[in-house]
Amino acid sequence: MSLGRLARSGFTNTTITNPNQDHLKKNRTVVDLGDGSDVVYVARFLSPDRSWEWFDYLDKRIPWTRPSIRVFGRSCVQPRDTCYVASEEVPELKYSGYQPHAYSWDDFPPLKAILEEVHEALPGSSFNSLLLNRYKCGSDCVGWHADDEKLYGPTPEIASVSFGCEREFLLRKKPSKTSQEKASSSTSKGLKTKRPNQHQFMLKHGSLLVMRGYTQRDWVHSVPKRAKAKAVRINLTFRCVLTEI
Ligand SMILES: O=C(O)CCC(=O)C(=O)O
Repeated sequence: MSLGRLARSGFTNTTITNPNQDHLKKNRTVVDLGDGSDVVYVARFLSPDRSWEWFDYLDKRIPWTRPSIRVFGRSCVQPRDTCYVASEEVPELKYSGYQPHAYSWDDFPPLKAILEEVHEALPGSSFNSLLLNRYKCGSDCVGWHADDEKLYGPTPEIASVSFGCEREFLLRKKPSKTSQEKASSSTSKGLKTKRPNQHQFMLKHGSLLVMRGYTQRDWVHSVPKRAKAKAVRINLTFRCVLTEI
């Protein structure tokens, strides 16, 4: 299996090791969710100034749309703006009955620069697609879901970069019987320890959050509505779609 294929299959243990980005190592928080899932959070992944430059570019230049999607059999307008970018070899994406147009990385050069930063921070990663979200105000949100589609493989690494208004990102254990049982108690030196079934991150301007391992299989995540969020937030989620299954 090639290194790229190995990385896409999710079996590499990706760590932040770039010697030029020592601050990533020092400033990251790793939350072990148990059972082979974890989340890495770096609050100051990008400098605030560069992040504002990118925020302005993305806010103005991305062809944002707010599509109608199907949720529990009903059509509704997605409560946030979106756009999709993918490499040529990536098959078409469809979610909730919606098939977004796939723009090219060449259409938006700053996205290539951000992708490069993410790849440098996560050696072994090779993202080939990007979902962009724009939350214009506190009533824009994303509901509980997991990015557990087959096209991402069993243990996808998903890297999420945030710009602008800080918003809460919640993770909650899926209510599956077996995983719940495993999560509620784990044995350490003979003692039963409780692992929390919900985690919360305040995603800062210029931050990076990475979901790894079995996070998509065992957990759901959301960005809930927040009346106090008065400004625009832009989020980029880099993913790797399997092209040879
Ligand atoms: O905006 C975020 O931080 C999360 C976006 C998300 O969950 C998604 O695109 O699937």
